[in-house]
Amino acid sequence: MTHAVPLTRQDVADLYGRGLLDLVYEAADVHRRHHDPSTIQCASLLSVKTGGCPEDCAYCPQSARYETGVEAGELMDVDAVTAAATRAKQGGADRFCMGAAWREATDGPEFDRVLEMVAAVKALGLETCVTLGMLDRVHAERLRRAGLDYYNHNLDTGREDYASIITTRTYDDRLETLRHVRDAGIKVCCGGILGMGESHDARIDLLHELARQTPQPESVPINTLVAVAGTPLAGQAAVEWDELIRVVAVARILMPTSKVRLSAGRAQLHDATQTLCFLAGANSIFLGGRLLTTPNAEPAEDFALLERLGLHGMPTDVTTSS
Ligand code: SAM
Ligand code: DTB
Ligand code: SF4
Repeated sequence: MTHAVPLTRQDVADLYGRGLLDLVYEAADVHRRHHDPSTIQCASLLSVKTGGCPEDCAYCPQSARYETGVEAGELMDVDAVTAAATRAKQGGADRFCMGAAWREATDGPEFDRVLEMVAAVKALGLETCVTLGMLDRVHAERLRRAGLDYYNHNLDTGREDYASIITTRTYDDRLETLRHVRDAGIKVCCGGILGMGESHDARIDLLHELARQTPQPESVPINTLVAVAGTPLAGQAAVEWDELIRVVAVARILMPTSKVRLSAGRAQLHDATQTLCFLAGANSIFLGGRLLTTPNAEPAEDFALLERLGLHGMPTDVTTSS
């Protein structure tokens, strides 16, 4: 959506400060005007290169700086990735997201192999997504030519708080990669994490930054922190259920046509919280028992919940536009 009048931070703060049920009511209405409310998009996630990352993201079990028990691995083979994507499709996923614990994409045989993975997954009739860290124009263009539909690159939190979470890159580095992705004609998947000890102001800043992108990100993952032992954020308390629903509702109202993904942290959420998130406009999840290195909700439980709520995944072979 493009705003006729530029969206101010105060607009976002006013929305964020409203009564929760009032917000959910409006978000549900916006959601119904722009989406089929009975459909939940199901993406599947695979870590194609795990651990040993030089970055210092305080939430991340894959940083080489923390003792988290995650072993650094090699980049997977294309055949193994294709097999995993095939299983994900059979299991009900329509998008396959491949993550690498890299600071940035660089030239060489490993990047070439990622291009092969993208082409192979695309050939299965799945939407393709990768998250490889920072990306320049040339690598973005090569990914698009290989058949990449989406690039995931999160802003994670507000600009002011960013340096307290990550020191090895800047907010502007993040925005620059997002520009390269956009300019190459790849769709943008960009969101953040709740539960890192952030203030309401940081959440408002993040929502403002996401919503004022033109065009807005087609996918907006809302992660809640999976607090992993050994990371600096291991001791963080879980996000309150109403705070998560509030952020989902504001994201839905501000970004009416985007897919809002209830992303990491669902394994720790009560069904009732997830239900209210779906009502407030969340319409995408990661399906599969594993995220990148941590457990996700079990598919059987997800299908049972969706059925109880009268929701269903997208029919496979239907390509989505957002
Ligand atoms: N290295 C790349 C990067 O940082 O962009 C791609 C992989 S990184 C694991 C992708 C995203 O996963 C991060 O931006 C962050 O939002 C999310 N993430 C990582 N660890 C998390 C955790 N413990 N809890 C919730 N989200 C997490
Ligand atoms: C996103 O926003 N969340 C996903 C995906 N994009 C790549 C990653 C979640 C990772 C959770 C921690 C782990 O499993 O390592
Ligand atoms: Fe590395 Fe990405 Fe984890 Fe940061 S979030 S430590 S860049 S894998």
